[in-house]
Amino acid sequence: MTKLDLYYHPYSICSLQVLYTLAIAAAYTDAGKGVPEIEQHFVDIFKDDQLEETFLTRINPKGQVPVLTSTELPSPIADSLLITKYLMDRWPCLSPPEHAAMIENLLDEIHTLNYFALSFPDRPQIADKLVSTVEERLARSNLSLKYGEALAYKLSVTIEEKFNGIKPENTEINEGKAKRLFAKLESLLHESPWLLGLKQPTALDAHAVILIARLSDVGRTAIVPKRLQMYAGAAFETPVLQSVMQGRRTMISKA
Ligand SMILES: N[C@@H](CCC(=O)N[C@@H](CS)C(=O)NCC(=O)O)C(=O)O
Repeated sequence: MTKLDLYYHPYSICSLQVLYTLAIAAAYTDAGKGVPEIEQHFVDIFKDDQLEETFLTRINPKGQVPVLTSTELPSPIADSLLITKYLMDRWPCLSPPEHAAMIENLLDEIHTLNYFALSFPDRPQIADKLVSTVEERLARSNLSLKYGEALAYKLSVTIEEKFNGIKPENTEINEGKAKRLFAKLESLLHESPWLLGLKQPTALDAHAVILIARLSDVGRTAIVPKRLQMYAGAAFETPVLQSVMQGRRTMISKA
């Protein structure tokens, strides 16, 4: 079985979606069929590790986690949705064939949302800080040409996704999309604990549960239907998700 390397942060929502997806693949794949062997690399985005030259130039020019690398991949996969699709191709339990189209469409929809803007709509200062941190590095006098270019690209990504994403007009559109998505997900809750009436979780559950948990952790339950909150709460009681979260929530505790 090929070795995979995952660059992640334990309080990054997109990293958690991938880690939970991997944990489901490991838990629901017959041992003989090969479970994912994955080496995890902690990238301390709270200390700007993602802005280091090696990370930007060799791992992810966008300076974000998660990223999946492997000797079998021509280049790193630097996006949680694309990583998940790669994992779904390899571990069918993540996306049972009879539901694959629906799972893929909903995952695509979940990833049209700007999580940053959903999580921190009234804290534009977080976006300002992200931008100024990259600008400060860019202003250093001893940068190589390559690193300077990498930081300039990272700055453009941060402005587009974070600084612009959190502007009130975009936040409103984003929240409208989130509410429509949640209504759709709620309609897929049946008797069983998982979406689509399934007896075991899929990649769709992994991404939905973590998103719902994040909104609850930042006090934004008003946009999540109660039944979905209970669904995500129940997932947090399972050993599979507990093995990922290790007692943490999706946001660092201020205590
Ligand atoms: N579209 C990307 C977004 C990844 C992303 O924004 N990651 C955040 C953590 S959740 C990050 O690395 N932030 C650090 C930064 O932007 O500098 C994905 O789905 O993987």
